[in-house]
Amino acid sequence: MTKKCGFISLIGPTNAGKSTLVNQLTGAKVSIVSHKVQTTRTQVRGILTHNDTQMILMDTPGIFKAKTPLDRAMISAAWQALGESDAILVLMDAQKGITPEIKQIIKNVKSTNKPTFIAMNKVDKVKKETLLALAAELSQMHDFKEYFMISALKNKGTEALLDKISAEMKEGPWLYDEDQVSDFPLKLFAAELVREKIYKFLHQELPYDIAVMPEKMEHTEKGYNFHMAIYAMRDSQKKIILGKGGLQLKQIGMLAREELERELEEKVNVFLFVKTQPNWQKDSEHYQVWGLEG
Ligand SMILES: Nc1nc2c(ncn2[C@@H]2O[C@H](COP(=O)(O)OP(=O)(O)OP(=O)(O)O)[C@@H](O)[C@H]2O)c(=O)[nH]1
Ligand SMILES: [Mg+2]
Repeated sequence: MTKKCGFISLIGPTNAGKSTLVNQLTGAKVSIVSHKVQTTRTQVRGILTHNDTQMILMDTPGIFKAKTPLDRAMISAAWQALGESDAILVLMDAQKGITPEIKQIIKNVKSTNKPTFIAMNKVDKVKKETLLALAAELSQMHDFKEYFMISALKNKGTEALLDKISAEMKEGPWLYDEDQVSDFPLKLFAAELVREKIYKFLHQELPYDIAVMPEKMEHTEKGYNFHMAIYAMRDSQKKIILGKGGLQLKQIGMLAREELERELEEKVNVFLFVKTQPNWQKDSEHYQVWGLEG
């Protein structure tokens, strides 16, 4: 069997379902998901093997209109992934049609001259006729290698997607162990999970602009200890995260701990504290920890 290997950058507007797709295809929780926009903040790689091909999927922050230095750093991480990949998969929310972000993405993708695929996601919510019209419109904008209609959430259409994209990968040795699903550092993943839980409980009360910073991780024969700091922009946000008598924070920590224990199959302790840090987004030092350049 000749082995093949390649990098695929996954690019799309925020909330299109990129992280959901990476998790679905790798069969693991690699990248956090939420119904809020701007969830993924940096490049996160999901690794899978499809027949003789190892595919490294680069999940990226969604494209949106940047306002803050953090936004700009996130979006530039997404564009950077295009340059680092062997093939590109544009993922869009089929419900939303062709937005200014899609136009921008197609423009940037054209300039790479790389094999580019497009997937219309969330087909579980869209009528067939709408999809066909959308595909026709997309084909006027760019000569995509393939037009997929998928549901990342329900795992529809994903097998065909893997077949076609893997065919585009070049011969070469696999770069990761067959059972490895991600190369994202554990300390950072733990912090991402906490952020996901915060979004889960507090999506109505909080804007997306909180951060969870990994402070310290210990691994002993008794298991893992994760110490993390949650940055709130204002005291009022800090109060919401803590909840009455600190109960909300406890619940967030508990859910993150349970999920980490399942993933790591070891005992886990999660230590969280919240501080008000109004300027964290302005100071790139705070997000260099995710590999973003400020
Ligand atoms: N109905 C439906 N919902 C989906 C599908 N795929 C993803 N979603 C939902 O869309 C929302 C956003 O999903 P994410 O995977 O976080 O989207 P993303 O593109 O990674 O977003 P950013 O990280 O913000 O760029 C979540 O609520 C998902 O459950 C799908 O196929 N069908
Ligand atoms: Mg994401």
